[in-house]
Amino acid sequence: MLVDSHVLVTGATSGIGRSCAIAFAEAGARLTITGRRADRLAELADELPGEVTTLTFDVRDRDATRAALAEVPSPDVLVNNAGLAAGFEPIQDGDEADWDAMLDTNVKGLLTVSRTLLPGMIARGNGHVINIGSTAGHEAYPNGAVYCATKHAVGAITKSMRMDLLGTGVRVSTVDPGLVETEFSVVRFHGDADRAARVYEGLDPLTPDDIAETVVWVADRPRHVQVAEVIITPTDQASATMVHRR
Ligand code: NDP
Ligand code: 8X3
Repeated sequence: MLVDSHVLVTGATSGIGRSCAIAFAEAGARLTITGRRADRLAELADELPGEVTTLTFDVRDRDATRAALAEVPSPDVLVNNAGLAAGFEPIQDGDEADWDAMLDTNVKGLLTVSRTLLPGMIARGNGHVINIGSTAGHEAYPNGAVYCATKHAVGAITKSMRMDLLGTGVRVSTVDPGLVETEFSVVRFHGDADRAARVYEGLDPLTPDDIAETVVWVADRPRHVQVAEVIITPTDQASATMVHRR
């Protein structure tokens, strides 16, 4: 089903998005990959088999997002992956610039991309939006109020989107991972790689390829099958705060 389909992945310069782009390309899809780091997009485009378009924009910039997405045909599959956590403090010590970055990227960016691309899917009578949520969209944890709020928002948006699109032929899914070792924690801790490494110390975290495999599986179901939600954690993780470390 994915051969010659057009898949657009936001946030493909690293981690889960990068692995999704590779996995979809290996499944025979034509890719549009996006992110802010043009050099990384170009490197990935060189690595991928098949046809690849790169679009460099910041999903927080609504006009730039709309203008960039106007350059490509409506995709068969949209993977809304671009996102981040910024900071890890109790709310009373939180940095408002971090809060804005998370809300503007994880919630408003996802909305802008979806709003721009959905009319084309609806007009064609088929399409698939796969949002990358999180276990942080199912439970809250200390020092994560705003990140958890953004991922709860992604869960709510996904559910409403599925209702709004009922009867259009457009499928809506969410894939919600627990701990995946990517650049996520380095970004969360503002570049402190040692602190980031400690998040995954003594356990076997998920890899971005684990998530990509599932995202491709979700996309590759027959058209009458809509996988609503997949939650994936490492075997060493039972909840946001219950993690087994050796
Ligand atoms: P990475 O930091 O490795 O990748 C994040 C990607 O998002 C990068 O490609 C980055 O590209 C892109 N991105 C971030 N901000 C923007 C922006 N303003 N505009 C455009 N692109 C942006 O982290 P992950 O791969 O782990 O994260 C991907 C998604 O998975 C996020 O939504 C995250 O919340 C979610 N997730 C991650 C988990 C984990 O444990 N790692 C678990 C559950 C969910 P660039 O910097 O080039 O713009
Ligand atoms: C990322 C996983 O546990 O840091 O969504 O919230 S966690």
